[in-house]
Amino acid sequence: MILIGLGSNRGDSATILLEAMDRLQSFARAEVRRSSLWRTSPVDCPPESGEFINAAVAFEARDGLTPEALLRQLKLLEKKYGRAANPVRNAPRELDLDLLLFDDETRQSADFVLPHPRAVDRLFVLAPAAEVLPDAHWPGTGRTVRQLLTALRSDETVTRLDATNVE
Ligand code: PH2
Ligand code: MG
Ligand code: MG
Repeated sequence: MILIGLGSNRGDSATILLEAMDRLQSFARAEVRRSSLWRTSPVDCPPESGEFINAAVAFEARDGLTPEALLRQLKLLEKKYGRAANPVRNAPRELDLDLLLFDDETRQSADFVLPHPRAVDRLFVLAPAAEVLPDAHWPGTGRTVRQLLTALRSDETVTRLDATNVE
């Protein structure tokens, strides 16, 4: 299974994330599992950064898809939604698509680390991920996504949105 984390804290974040989840279907062999949208407090962001909307999707890779090819497509999609290169770390962005897991593939290069190294410490990642892939084992931790979420001690604020409280 592939697991992708989605985030946005600039522009019409809820609409951007819903559309991006639709577009990710083209990389999947079968139906994409989608999390709820979550409103989350910014972590390690510049002062005055707005809250994020976060989500996650899980799907089986289409035949022949590689982690490198998917990563390239995710970067293109981020650009399409207006994300510009910004030297400021974690500056507000329309769309961030993080490749969290790709089957049991691992990578360890300067620009590509898989599984995503910081994901398991972040409530804004694990809360939506646990909705779509609770029983997946996270390589290197000996734990499932659900177990990581249960064990995580964090002061982040995350609120699951339903159709009535998405602005
Ligand atoms: N992404 C980051 C840094 N901080 N905080 C929240 N709440 N949501 C994010 O998606 C996020 C973040 C780096 O990509
Ligand atoms: Mg990110
Ligand atoms: Mg990213």
